[in-house]
Amino acid sequence: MFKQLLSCLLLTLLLALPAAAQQRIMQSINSNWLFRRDEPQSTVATAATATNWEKISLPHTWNAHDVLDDEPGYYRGTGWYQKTLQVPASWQQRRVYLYFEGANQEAEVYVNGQLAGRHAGGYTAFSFPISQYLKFDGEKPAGAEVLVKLTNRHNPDIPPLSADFTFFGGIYRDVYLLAASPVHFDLDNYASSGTFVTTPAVSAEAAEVVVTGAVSNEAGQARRLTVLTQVLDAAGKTVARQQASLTLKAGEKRPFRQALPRLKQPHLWSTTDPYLYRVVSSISEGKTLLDEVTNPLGLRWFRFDAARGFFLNGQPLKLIGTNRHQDFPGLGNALPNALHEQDVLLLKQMGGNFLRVSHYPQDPTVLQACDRLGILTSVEIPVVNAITDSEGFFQNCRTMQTEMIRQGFNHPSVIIWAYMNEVLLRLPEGVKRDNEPGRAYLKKVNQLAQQLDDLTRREDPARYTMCVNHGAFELYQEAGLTKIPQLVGWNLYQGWYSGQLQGFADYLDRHHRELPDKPLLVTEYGADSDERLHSFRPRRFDKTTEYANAYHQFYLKAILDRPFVAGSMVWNLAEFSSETRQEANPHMNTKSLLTADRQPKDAYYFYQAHLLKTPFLRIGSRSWNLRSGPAAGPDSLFCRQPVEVYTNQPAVRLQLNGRDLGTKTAEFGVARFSVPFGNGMNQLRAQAAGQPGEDMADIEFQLLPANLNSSKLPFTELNVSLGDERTFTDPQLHQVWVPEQAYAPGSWGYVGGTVYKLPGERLPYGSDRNILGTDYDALYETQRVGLTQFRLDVPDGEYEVTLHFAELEAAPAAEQLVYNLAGSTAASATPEAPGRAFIVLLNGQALPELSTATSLRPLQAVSTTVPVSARGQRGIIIDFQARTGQACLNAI
Ligand code: GCB
Repeated sequence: MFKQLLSCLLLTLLLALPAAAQQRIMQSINSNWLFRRDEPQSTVATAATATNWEKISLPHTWNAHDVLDDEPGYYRGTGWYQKTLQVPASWQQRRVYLYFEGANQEAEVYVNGQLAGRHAGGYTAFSFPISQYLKFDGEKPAGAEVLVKLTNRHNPDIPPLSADFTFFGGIYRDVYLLAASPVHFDLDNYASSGTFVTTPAVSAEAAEVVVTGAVSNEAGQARRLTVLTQVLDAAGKTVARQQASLTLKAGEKRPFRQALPRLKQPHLWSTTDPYLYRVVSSISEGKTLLDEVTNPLGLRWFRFDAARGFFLNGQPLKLIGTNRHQDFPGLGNALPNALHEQDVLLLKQMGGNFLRVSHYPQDPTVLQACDRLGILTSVEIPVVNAITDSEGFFQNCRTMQTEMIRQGFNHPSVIIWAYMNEVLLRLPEGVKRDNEPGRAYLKKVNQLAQQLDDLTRREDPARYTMCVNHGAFELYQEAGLTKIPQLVGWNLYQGWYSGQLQGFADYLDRHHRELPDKPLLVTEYGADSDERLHSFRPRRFDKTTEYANAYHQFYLKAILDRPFVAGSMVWNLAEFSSETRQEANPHMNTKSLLTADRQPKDAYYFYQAHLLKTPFLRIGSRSWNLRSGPAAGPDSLFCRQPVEVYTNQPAVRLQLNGRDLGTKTAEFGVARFSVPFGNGMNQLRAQAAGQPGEDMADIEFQLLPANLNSSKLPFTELNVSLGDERTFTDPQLHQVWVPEQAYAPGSWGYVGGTVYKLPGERLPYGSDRNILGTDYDALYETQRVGLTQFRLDVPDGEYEVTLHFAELEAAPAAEQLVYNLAGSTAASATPEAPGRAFIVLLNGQALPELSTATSLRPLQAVSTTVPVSARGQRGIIIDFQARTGQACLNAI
């Protein structure tokens, strides 16, 4: 019996083997590559003999580390990659391809010294056939020396020309080796799967599924083939099938179209129930399977309505979500798939139902995760800020748009293809809106938009087209960009870069009034928040959590209040690298709901409170768990500070160290408390009043004595940020910097002077320039100028005083903040430094002069620590004596 079984099994295996051996094999080849930087003029011949290669694995970027330093700029040049492949002899008859998911940004691929292909653009996949370069020798595997020349230098013909993110260079996505039978689904169709699934009609009752594509016969003789398409449900059961026979001549490629029998009562795909079927298309000859491709299938229908927003499967659905960039601290853009997937999961866990894949197509894992988790998406090509008026640029845009659409075509999560982001933000040199070159430029932009829109509607009539604009209404209207696409996306930052929060609501209403037939999405809105900065007087552009919270609370309400707003996407899911940015956290854009290492900020909880259907309650300050502030009065041992609790429950009860602080009604998802923090550990416990669910937070508080001579609260340490209204928590050094105050006897503070402020209205105080030589830019960016003293009425004893300075008057930066959506760069352009020189005396002891001519260089952090004795109850008196200009102090 056993023998019989075994022979039966062997037979089955033998029967199955030839068939299986013919099928497509796709295998990642990420390990064991070599990399070296090189000259732009290097060639395949010079690279082949070059030494000093570095061993690396893919995904890889050559900029992962050079964006981590404080210096502006990163390597934008040439790199070579090398790998030796052994291609099995059994692949002699197969079509072998190299498949790159993406490499930034211009690639030349050589195999055994011969050019296999070139690709322009860093964000779409490409593949090249390489069989013709393989030299087989009987039964021995063929060696393939793969060399890839790559550059991420600026090329005026390749978008993006400029943008607020770092253009990491490298083969930063997976690379595959693919071997297919000579008879296969089209492998030369813009690195797509060669098969395209459409659903011309879907309803709750029935769904039509049509698969199109092309079959190639690269064999030397005619073949009689069967093309079979099956739809499998999630359990793997075939629910529809369609087959066709075709005879293909040698070398023939023939298109096919298969309409499957209607699926009755289909299980629909939605954001709450993302049910996926699979479409398996195969080519066989007799009983031999030659090629097989599987695509996801989500059955859904949708539409946008200019007055009533978005509808999925006939039901209104407000699209709420975020944008996303593809980077992670220390890795640049070379992320393992798990990190791409994690971001989509974090969006889902927030309660989001939409991802704007910005500003370029991303790793295939992203759309796969969106299909699986029920996140709708828009995808766009990276035409950002500006265009080049050249045929090369136009052609590259059209190619990218085609690649994006064909590569992403089968993802049910995609509902929008977009093609421009704020393309009128940076008008080229000499081009003004109302001069002749300006009119000509707008015309060109219009032409490109029209070409891309036409192409998109031709390629994929089932999805919507979108163009994303910044808040310059008339300008985009003039260029026709509110007319050409089916949807208009607005990136709006009123109350951040300029103006007031109310300006956002007014802008939406204006769109609705003036473009009543055009559905709109708020494709971006956001406010920077550096987790270290907090304020009890939050102000526009101060980078504090509190301002960002107020901003999101206002914006979300305005969005939800307006049914005509089809959706909104926060800028951005997580902090991301933008090398040219300066500000409190140089080289980073911190407008986000998660930190760069994906820790939630308060605003993430705020969205959870609004979007999650299950009971939710979270104390907002959990990441601000080291706080400081002065005691309420000379005899008191507490300091009151606000705490927000985010919840979808009607009311919240808060306790501090077991003591009841009362119950507060949640207003628009937020219950606000004033908590009397004591010195040391404070345990907060929040409960939804009358409901299950609670949250705890441990907050350490460094209570500062109101009177530095206090015996109840002996003075130990004080850190003050001058010219500042914020507190700055440094978790590493376990220090909190409190805002400045004027001196009052018994206490501490400055005497005289004013808060430093850059000209212009954008910054409430301080500078937004990168201060070199420190990671504490926010502390050095604010300053008191013209002060005459800083006094601390400390008890007699031995102290250490550290003074921090940076000259904030500096020539304008060579590269201004890319995104100043207020339109003016005046706020960043500081007048020429007037120069200053001053002496600091600590309890009468003079330190060497500080002068912009010598020790105090513009935008350079300087600090000095001095031991000081306080005697005779005089405390510490620091005198500032100006010799030229005004004295200054940034922090103490
Ligand atoms: C925008 C851009 C985006 C920027 C963002 C910002 O409008 O589309 O790329 O990063 O503003 O933070 O300024």
